Amino acid sequence: MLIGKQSDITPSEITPQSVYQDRRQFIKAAGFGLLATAAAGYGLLPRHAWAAAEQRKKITGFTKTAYGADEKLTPYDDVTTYNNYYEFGTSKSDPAEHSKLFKPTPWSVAIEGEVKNPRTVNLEDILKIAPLEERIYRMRCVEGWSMVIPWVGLPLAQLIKWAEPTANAKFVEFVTLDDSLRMPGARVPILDWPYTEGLRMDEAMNPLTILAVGLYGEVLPNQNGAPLRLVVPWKYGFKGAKAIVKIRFRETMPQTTWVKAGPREYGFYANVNPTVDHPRWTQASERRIGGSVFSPRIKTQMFNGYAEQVAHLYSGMDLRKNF
Ligand SMILES: Nc1nc2c(c(=O)[nH]1)N[C@H]1C(S)=C(S)[C@@H](COP(=O)(O)O)O[C@H]1N2
Ligand SMILES: [Mo]
Repeated sequence: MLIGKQSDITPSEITPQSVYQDRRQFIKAAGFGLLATAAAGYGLLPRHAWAAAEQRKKITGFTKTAYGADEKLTPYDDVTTYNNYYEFGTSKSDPAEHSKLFKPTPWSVAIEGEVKNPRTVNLEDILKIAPLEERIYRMRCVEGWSMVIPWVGLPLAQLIKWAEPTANAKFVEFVTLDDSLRMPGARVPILDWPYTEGLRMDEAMNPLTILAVGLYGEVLPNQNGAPLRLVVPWKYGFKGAKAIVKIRFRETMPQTTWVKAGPREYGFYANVNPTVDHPRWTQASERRIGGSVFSPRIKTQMFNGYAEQVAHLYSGMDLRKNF
């Protein structure tokens, strides 16, 4: 994004096995992993198949969703090999390749700032705050491409209620893992690490906003932000911070990574808006990942098609200035 790679614009683990992982599946996957590793070693399987076999674990006991995009799901392989995650490198294939050895366990999240009791919570305990649900959402990257992804997660609103913010809390800040030993891309100062994002409290409380722990009914792959990432489907993808380690409630609007990197190009709100172009490319249309190279671009929808649920949040705001 920042570094002007316009490849797109021009023709560009989880712990509580008892809670949400089926042990037999795990053993099967581990067995297949070994076989696949051997096969890959002998050149019988491509390297990415080996990685996928090693990582994939089913989530059991989530509810199917009432929320869904009436659109074809983007194939699993595209969702997990075409990624933005600069801590693991800046090209789309880097995150899948360079996050293979990343271990997202154990994991805890610090709940800080304007809350009754600041505390640190383990991922296992976050998973007990609310039942997991599947949510099928469109995801639109600010770069001009999009996907349809079946996430598994919990409403952020539920975690916020559990956290008991004070009356001073107007914004929520999400701080992500800053560990250049485990994230090779973060050794390069292309962004001001740690990657940080934020939402206004009413955006954070909107029922569409979730913390995702999985996709396609499986534990979130490392490259998609394991073990915990934000999903805000009416905003550009960069708002969806991966590998969250701190959730801080604030009175003031947080500084966010992409706004710091390019304030003329990336705003705090970052609502998907086909009428406000990026200074370097159009936002009126998008390329749906997973189609053929001949598939025509599709029209970008206001608020990514979620206007009915979220437009009221911005009544009276100038969305050209607050882009
Ligand atoms: N920590 C972190 N989170 C991140 C990013 C990143 O570089 N680092 N990239 C963002 C961008 S630009 C997009 S489009 C989405 C991509 O999510 P996906 O790879 O799961 O599709 O992650 C967002 N979250
Ligand atoms: Mo993005």
